[in-house]
Order: sequence, then C-alpha cells, then structure tokens
Amino acid sequence: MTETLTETSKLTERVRASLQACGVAAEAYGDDHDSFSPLTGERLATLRSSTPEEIDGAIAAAHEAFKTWRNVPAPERGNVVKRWGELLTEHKQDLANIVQAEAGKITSEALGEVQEMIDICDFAVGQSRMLYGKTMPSERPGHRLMETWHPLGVVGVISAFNFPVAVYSWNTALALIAGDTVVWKPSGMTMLSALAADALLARAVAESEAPKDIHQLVVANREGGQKLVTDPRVALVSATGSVRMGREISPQVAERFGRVILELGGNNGAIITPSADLDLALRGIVFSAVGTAGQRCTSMRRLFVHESVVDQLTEKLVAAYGTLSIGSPLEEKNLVGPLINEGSFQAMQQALSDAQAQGGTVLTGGKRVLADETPNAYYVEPAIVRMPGQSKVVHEETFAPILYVMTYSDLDEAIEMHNAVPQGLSSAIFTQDQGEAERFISASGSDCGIANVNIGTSGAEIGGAFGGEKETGGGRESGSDSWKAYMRQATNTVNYSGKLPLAQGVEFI
Ligand code: UN1
Repeated sequence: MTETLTETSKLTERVRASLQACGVAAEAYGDDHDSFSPLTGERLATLRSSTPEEIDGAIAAAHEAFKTWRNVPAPERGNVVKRWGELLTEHKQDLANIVQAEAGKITSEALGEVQEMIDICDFAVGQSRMLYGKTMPSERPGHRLMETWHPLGVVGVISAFNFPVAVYSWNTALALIAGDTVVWKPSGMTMLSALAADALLARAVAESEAPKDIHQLVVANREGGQKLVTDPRVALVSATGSVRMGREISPQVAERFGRVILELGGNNGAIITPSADLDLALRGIVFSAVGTAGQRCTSMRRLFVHESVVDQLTEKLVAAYGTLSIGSPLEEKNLVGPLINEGSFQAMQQALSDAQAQGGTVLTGGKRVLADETPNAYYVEPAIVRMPGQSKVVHEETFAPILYVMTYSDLDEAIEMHNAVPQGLSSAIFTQDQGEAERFISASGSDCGIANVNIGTSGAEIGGAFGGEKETGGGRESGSDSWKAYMRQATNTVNYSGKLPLAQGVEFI
C-alpha cells in the first residue's frame, strides 16, 4: 500500500486529530490490526487486537456490571445516553471525519450517520421514561394482573462497515436505557470509527455514577466475534451483516436459547407506476441506488417500471447518472465515493458480467475510474442494467451500485416480481394513485419490513422500527417498540383478596 503521498498524509493527520479529539486512548494502538482508508488505500492507523482472554474478560465485566446497572432507575440510565448524545453533537464533525475516511462516505452522508446516532440517543432518553407494561383486568376478584419489563442482560452487538457507528448506536442507546450492558464487535474495516464512538460513550459514563464496564469494545476478527455468539452470558446477539453470517450465527444462538436480532441482506426494489411524478421518482431512485456508493442495506437494486413510462424514465436516469461526479469524498462536489475494497469491485464486475450473460444490457456505468491517481482505491461508475426479466443475478444482493431495470404491465404482476426474491428489507412505490399506493402497502402488497410511498428505499428515520423479513432475518431495531427486544417481560398476578380462587374455575384444596 502507498502510504505517504501529500494528499494521503493529510487525510491520516485529520483522522488522527479527530481520534484524539474524541478521546481515543493511546493503548488502542498497536501492531496487529491495520485500518485502511478506501479513499486512497492508505493505512490510517494500526491497532492492537483483543486477545481471546480480553474478549472473555469483556463479557465477564459486562456481565458483572449488569448486576448493578439493572437496578439503576431507567430515567437515570437515560441521563448517560443523554450525555452521550451531547458529546456526539459536540464531536459530530470529528466522528464524521473518521467515518468518512474509513467507510468512504461523502461529507453529507458521514454527518448524517452521526446525526442518526444523536437522534437515537434523543429517542432512547425519552423511551427511558416509557418502558410501559400493560395492566389487564384479572378474571378473579381481588387480583391484579400486569406485565413488567425488566433488563435482559449482556447484549452482543456485531456491526458492519457500511454504517460503522449508527446501527451500533441504535442497539446501544436502547440497550443501555433498558438496563442492559453491551459488548461491541465492530467490523474490522471500521475500527477507528468504533473506537471514537466508544470513547465518547466512555466519557459520558465516566461523568456519571454508572459502572464503567457497562460498555465494552473488542477489536477482533470473525473468530473473536464467535465468542459473543456462543457465550451463554450474552443474552442477546444483535448482528448486522450478510445472510451467510446470519445463517451461521442464528442456530448457534438458538442452540443455547439466546435471543437474536438479525439485520441481514436487502435486495430492495421500487415500482414506478404510470401515474408517478417521474421527476420526483428520479431523485428518489438516484439517491437510493447511488448514495453511499450502493453500499447501504437499504440501497435500491431493482426497479420495476410500467411499460408505458420505462423508456422515458430510463432516459432520464441515464442522463442523471451522467451528471454524478465520482471521486474523493473530501471534495464537496463528489456525490459518489469509493467502494470499500477491491473485493467489492470484483463482486460488482462479476454481477455485471452475469447480468449480461443472462440477457441484460448495461445502459451506463460499471467501469472503474481514477485508477491511475489512486491505484489502491476502487472508484466505480454506478451502473444501470436493463434486464429482460427475473433472472438469477437479480435475486442476489451485490453490495455495489448496480440498478436492474425491469418492466411490467400490471401492478399485481409487478408486486409479484417485487416479492420474488429471498430478501425482504425495504421497498417503495412511486405513484399518484392512492389505490395503487394502498395496494402496495397492504397485507398482500410488499412483503418487506419497510414499504414506502413516493420516497426511495433508503434513508429511513430512526423513529420507525427498522428491519426486514425472510432472509433479512426478521429483527427490528431503532424506533417504535423495538426497545422490547432488549428487555424481558414478566407477567405478575398479585392477589390481595385474602382468598385463593383459582383461574379457569378450577377447584382444589
Ligand atoms: C444499513 O444500511 O445497515 O435507512 C442501515 C437507511 C439508514 C440506515 C441504513 N437510515 O438507509
């Protein structure tokens, strides 16, 4: 890897200054875990990996801290999260700088990612006063029947490179107010972002009376993460990543009767009906298909366009793609940053050649750019491929900016094609016909966890529950009542009658 070009050393310097501003401790650095920037391919820092004993120690410490933390009143737990949110606000730019350098996001999206953390902190603080249980009428006189939500235990968070800090914060903010403690194994590709986010949380915890061990970070590869999966002290494993990863993790956690929240692959589609506002649809599609260089779980990958508007829309799309500037996210003009690494680039090339072999026509994009200037970085032109129908490649998630365009003549047919993939995260319809919109979000419409109208598939707000069906894993994180997954529910029957009537009219002694 080329290390010290003038440009690249400036990036490294900026990242190091931001890490320092966030309070990342000197002990984090070492000699066995490199962090590279997809912007240039340069090495940003080298860290020290956690040893197996340290990973075990992190779980043990979180397990011990839980015994105290679960008894702290929830609104007081919320104060720690509130302070974390304030520190994230104060260091928004610093953390965004690190996210940008490590995940390759453009400035606006890197700042947006940190904003998403701040938003979930706000949400969790409010939720800390609303861990409501129901009270229901007992069938017996002089009895009270109610439900209480209690802290669950240690939550193991396994997160992906593409949202290196936001998705972790959805889990952590809710876990902490719920009275749980957290052990985090971030993606090995975005450890610096993780260290910075964790250092800010450490500061919030240190300023409070909370046990310092309520949050733990491990620097580990897949093998290290495996400990979180199999250790019975980890009550809940919340994992974001590939379907393959989920398939491995899920049975292992089930085997020990642990809980999982899985947020796995997406293969998100949108339907464009004849009544759609095509200019609005165009902007929604481009943001979702091209934003974060097509590397969001929610990125739009499939488009079903009514045959009466397909030519018009594809022409507009190809023209819009032609205006996108691709290059270093450090330059404000660029809207498309790099892919995370060479493997992603190869996967994109493979998918494009498979698509062509299966009858597809590449309408635009797909080529690598800036290879001379940055030989160790992988910038690509986002691609649009016109597909004759539902071929194999369209059913697979390729984590790169490829948009497959297909046509339909009847909405039922479009919904059927839309639902015909194994994944079920996000979906959208663009229409001005209310009947079509309602049909799409009805029980027999989109089968995804997220179904939008006149908005793209990506860029969800934190207030709604986030997650998907089928191979996406079924988990829900973030807003709404996702907090319940981080708690255990107890049903209490309280008898104040002085007698002992039995339920269902049973007579005994
Ligand atoms: C992800 O890609 O794993 O809805 C999360 C979105 C973001 C979160 C994406 N708010 O696109």
